[in-house]
Amino acid sequence: MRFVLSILGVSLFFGISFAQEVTIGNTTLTQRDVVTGIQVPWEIIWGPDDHIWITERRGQILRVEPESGNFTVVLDWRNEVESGGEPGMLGMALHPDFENTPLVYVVYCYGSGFSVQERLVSFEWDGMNLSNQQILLDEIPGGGIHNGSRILITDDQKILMTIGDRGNADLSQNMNSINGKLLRLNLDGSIPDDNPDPNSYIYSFGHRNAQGLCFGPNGLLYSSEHGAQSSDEFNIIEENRNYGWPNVQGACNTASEINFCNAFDVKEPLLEWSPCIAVNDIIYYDHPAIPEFENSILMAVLGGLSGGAQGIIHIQMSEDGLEATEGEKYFTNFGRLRDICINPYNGALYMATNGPGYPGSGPNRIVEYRNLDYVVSNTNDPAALNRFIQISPNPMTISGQFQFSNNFLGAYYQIIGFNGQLMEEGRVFSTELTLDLKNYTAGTYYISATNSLGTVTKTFVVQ
Ligand SMILES: [Ca+2]
Ligand SMILES: [Ca+2]
Repeated sequence: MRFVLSILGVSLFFGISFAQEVTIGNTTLTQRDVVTGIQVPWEIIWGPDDHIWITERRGQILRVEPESGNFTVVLDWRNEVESGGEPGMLGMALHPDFENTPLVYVVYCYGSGFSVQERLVSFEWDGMNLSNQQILLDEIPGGGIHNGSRILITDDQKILMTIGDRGNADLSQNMNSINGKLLRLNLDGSIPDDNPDPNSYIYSFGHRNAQGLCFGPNGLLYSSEHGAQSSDEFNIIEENRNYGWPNVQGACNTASEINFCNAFDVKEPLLEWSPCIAVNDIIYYDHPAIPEFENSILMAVLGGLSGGAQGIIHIQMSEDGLEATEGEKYFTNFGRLRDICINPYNGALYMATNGPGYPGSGPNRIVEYRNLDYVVSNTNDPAALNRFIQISPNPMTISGQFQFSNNFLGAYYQIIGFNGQLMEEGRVFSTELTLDLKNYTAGTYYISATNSLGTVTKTFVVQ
């Protein structure tokens, strides 16, 4: 019965190559592969259940335990989903009151060739699997390209959904078509009474193919949108506004664009990129773990058809959220980046890689970048504190390992059986401890570690 103090790096603990670091101003982020070997992750979300939820374009939904990277396939609809080229199982959102209403909203494509359609559905989560599909919006005209499909659920329980022009640009200005639009729906799929037109799903129009959507400061809604050859856009979305496509690309800055913009009150983008870099999902970052990113939008970039422009672009927002300044691009060495989510406790970033070439190919991974020096100051939040100790494997058989965050170096620890027996105690001298189980009988134990932040306890099982 003894601890063997590990002097090996963080990376070995997770069984990956040596940890890499990225510097953001004065902040150092350390890389970790959370999941590897998955196939074209399209949506990643940090769920209200503190798991990462992922759609794979080929038709699966995965639920990942962020600390261990262990995941389960909670829905396998590869036989139902059309996933050649751009179509597939795409956008996803979880019900805002997931604990009491465990519904997962998903958009996927079906059919084939030019008859591809898409639908918005919900599934029920039973703690193990997703089932009981409810179709909320069906037979949405799709296509081999430009299927939009990013969704967001608002605090007032409405679904916002981007729909692409399916390659038919004229649809975007046609108010009788839902293509090339941002839609707003009730959670049961009906049209909200307070939509701009109470008989229409359309919330804003003149879009080409928006595949990024997030809320930012002051509740403002932003989207990213793919341009054709030029003028990828970053927009503030306002109700019932025209965003110009196909008559206007990017800013109103040619003679014909200026005429159209004046006639139809077109809302110009905050930022644009030419030639196109293929802008994808966006997320609002406002966590103290990376102070350089506070009050920013982070945008996943696929890199454009010829590649080379991929990464995460830092967009610094003004305090009122009405102006945006393009900052540096980071994380440029992973190929196409499709989506990004944030750990709300420690501010870590998780990115979904999509391979080197259009429209994406597996195998792919979910990469974490985390500021290991960041101390979670809210000691009243046990979920946050528990993140300071990671246990692997759990259950364990011959030996197990604990990883402590740096701020628990020097902490006092105890390992206690559930019959109250003190198994061992000491100081945390290394971020990693290996536990030899030869004197442990099968059962449940817990480790507690105490420092100035408080006491963290975490349970593990010996088999
Ligand atoms: Ca996302
Ligand atoms: Ca223009």
